[in-house]
Amino acid sequence: MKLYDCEPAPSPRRVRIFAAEKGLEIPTEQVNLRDGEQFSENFRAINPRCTVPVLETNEGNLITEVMAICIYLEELYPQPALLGEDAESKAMVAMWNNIAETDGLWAMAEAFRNSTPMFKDHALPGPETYPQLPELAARGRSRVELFLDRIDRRLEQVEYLAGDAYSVADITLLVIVDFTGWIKLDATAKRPALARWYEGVSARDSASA
Ligand SMILES: N[C@@H](CCC(=O)N[C@@H](CS)C(=O)NCC(=O)O)C(=O)O
Repeated sequence: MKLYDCEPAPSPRRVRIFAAEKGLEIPTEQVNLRDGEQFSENFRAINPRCTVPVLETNEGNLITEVMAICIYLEELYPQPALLGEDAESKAMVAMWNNIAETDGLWAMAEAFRNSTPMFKDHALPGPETYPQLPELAARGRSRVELFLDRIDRRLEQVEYLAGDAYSVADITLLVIVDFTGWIKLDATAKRPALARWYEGVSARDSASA
């Protein structure tokens, strides 16, 4: 197995944390996104969509989406379960992870990529050209604030995002909260339940993955 990774980037970090929670050490190969290595001929042959993470399996398949990689790893290494243990918890994990991705992670990406000079004409990942739209940066930022407010209220009721057990939904949320620093937004300052949760999940060994 090999993970095509880029240390500073949020999406591959989700996989690294997931693997660390399971005690897995997957060899990595760094793809330097800052230098545009994702657009090289070599990497396009691995993932024509030019994104990381990519997991190369021992059978030689290339899995290019975070959640597909997590499902694969959970199947091979079921414990500790990070995608839920039964019908109810699996549904809750999938639901909260999807909410975190849609309303949090992609809103963050919208805010960050439409306002950072490095992403000029590259406002969306992938080989195509997309101009930055300042209105999208502003909209993304307010969507992130709204998302965090809702999550703070959720975390007043439950210990972890999907309920009683730590799951992939917490991994997605942790990556989002750390990512908010990139747009100079203090996610936990006025959100005590989120701050309590953040302190707990950041203290896990996997958080440094
Ligand atoms: N839908 C993909 C998204 C992966 C993604 O957007 N990765 C970013 C890094 S966080 C990337 O590779 N960006 C390349 C670029 O910006 O050119 C997944 O969930 O794996």
